[in-house]
Amino acid sequence: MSTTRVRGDPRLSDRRTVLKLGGLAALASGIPPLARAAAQIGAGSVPGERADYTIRIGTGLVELAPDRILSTTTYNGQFPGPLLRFKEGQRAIVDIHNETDTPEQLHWHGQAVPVDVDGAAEEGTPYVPAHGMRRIAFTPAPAGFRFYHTHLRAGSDLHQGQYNGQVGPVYIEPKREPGAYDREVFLVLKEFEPFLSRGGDMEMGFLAPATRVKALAEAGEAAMQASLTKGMPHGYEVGYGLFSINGRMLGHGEPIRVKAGERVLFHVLNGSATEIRSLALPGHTFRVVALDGNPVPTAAEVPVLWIGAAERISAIVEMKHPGVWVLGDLADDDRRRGMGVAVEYAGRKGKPQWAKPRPSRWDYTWFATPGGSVVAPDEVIEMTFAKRNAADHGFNEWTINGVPFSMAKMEPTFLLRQGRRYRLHMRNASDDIHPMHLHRHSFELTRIAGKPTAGVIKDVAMLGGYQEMEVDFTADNPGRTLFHCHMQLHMDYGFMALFDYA
Ligand SMILES: [Cu+2]
Repeated sequence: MSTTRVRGDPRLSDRRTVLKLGGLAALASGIPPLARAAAQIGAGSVPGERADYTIRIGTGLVELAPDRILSTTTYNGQFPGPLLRFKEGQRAIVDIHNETDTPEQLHWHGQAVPVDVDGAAEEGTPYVPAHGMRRIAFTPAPAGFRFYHTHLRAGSDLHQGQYNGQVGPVYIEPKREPGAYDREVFLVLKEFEPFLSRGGDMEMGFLAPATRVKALAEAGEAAMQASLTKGMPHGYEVGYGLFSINGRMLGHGEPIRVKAGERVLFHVLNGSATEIRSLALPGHTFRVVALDGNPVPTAAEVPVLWIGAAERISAIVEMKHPGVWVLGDLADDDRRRGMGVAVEYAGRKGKPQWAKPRPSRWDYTWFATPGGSVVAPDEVIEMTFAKRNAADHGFNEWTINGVPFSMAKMEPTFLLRQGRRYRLHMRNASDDIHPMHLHRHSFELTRIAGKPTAGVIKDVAMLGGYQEMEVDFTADNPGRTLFHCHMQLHMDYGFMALFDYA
C-alpha cells in the first residue's frame, strides 16, 4: 500500500475544517442531530484543536479483483484502513466518526494507552456511538509497527468484529530506525467472505520447539473424546472464500516494483480475524529486524515468515534474485485464492513465479538475546486454557482456569500491583495454536515450550497446541487490562480475562 498520509486528504477537509473552527458549536452545524447528541470529547483533548487524523467507520467497497468487489465495514471507505503515522512521544488527536448503526470500539493494538483510549468495552472504554463520534488524544507509544482494529464481539455474526474490513496499520516513528534499508513497504494480510464449517485446517507443525506436555494432551484428548462419545459434533470453525494482501487478490493490483540490490523493509501485519499466515518469496530470505514493532536482539535470517493473527513482523529482504516472483502464503489453496502479491524486478516481465520453499519452522527464540537471562518475577500467574467442544450453540467454548469470560459480568479475575513484574505461565490444554494478546502492555518472552529465552518483546505470541509458554511484563499502566486469544472465534466464546490494578 502507499504510505501517503491521510493528513490533508481532501475527502476529509470539510469535516476537519468544521472541527478546526472551534468546538461543539461548529460540530453541531456540521453533522446530523443524532450524531450531535452522541458526540463525545474524551481523553483530555481540548475542543477546537485540530485532529491529526479523522477516521470514519462506515460501509465501503473493497475491490479484491475486478469481479470480486465486496461491501464491508471499513475505515475511511478503504481497505486496509489508512496508514496512520505518529511520532514517538508526540501527542496526537484522532477523531473517530461512526457512520454505522452499531456502537463501535477502535482498539489501538500494541500501544500503552489509557483505558479511555484503548478501545475495549471490557476495560471500560466508551463506545464510539452509532452515528456519533469520539475525539481521543494520546501519546503514541511504544515506537514501531502497531495497528488499529475494531474490538467488537462478533459471535456468530460474521459481518461484525474483525471479520469485516476494520483493520489498518499504524507506524510510530522511532527516534532511531532498526536496520539499514532503502525503502519500506507495508503489507496487510486479510481474508474475506468468512463462513462456518465443522472442522478446520489450521497449520500446526511449524512451531519450534515442538515439545508438548503429556498431561495437557491427555486432558485435551479426553475432553474431546468425551464430547464426541456423547454424540456432539465438532464445534464450528471459520473458513474464508477470498484472500488478499493490501486488499488485492494475487494477480490483481500493482506488483511491488523493486531494483536489484535494493533492501526492502517489509512491515507485515496479519490482519486476519482467525488465521495463521505464512509468507515466502522464492529465492530470497527475510532478515527479521522487529517483532510486533519491537526491534529484536538478534536479526535472524529466515526463509519463511510465520505470523499469527494480529502479529506483526518487520523484515528486510535484499533483492538479489531478479525475476517476477510471488510473495505468497505456503498454503496452495489460500495463495491461489489470493493470498500473495507479485514482486517485480525492474526490466523483468512475465507471470509471477512461485516455488515452494524448503520446509522450515518458526522459533521465537531465534530472535532472542544470545545467552540472555531474565530477572525473576515478583509473582507468577498460572493459567490453563481449555476447549469445551461445541458447548455454546455448536461453537466451541473456551475457558481460562475453568471459567469462560462473561460478557454480562465483565469482572476482573487477576489483580495487579503497580510496579510489580508478573509472569504469565500459560498452559494450553487444546490442540489449537492460540495467538495470546495482552492490552496496553508489552511482554517479554521468557520460556517457549520449555526453552528459556530473553529479550524478545511482543504483544501477541503464538502458544502451540498442548504446549506451555511464559511471558513477563511489568504492571506499569494502571487500569483494567484485557488479556485474550486474538482469534475472534475464540475470544468471542470465552477466551478472555480481565486484569485490574489493586
Ligand atoms: Cu485461540
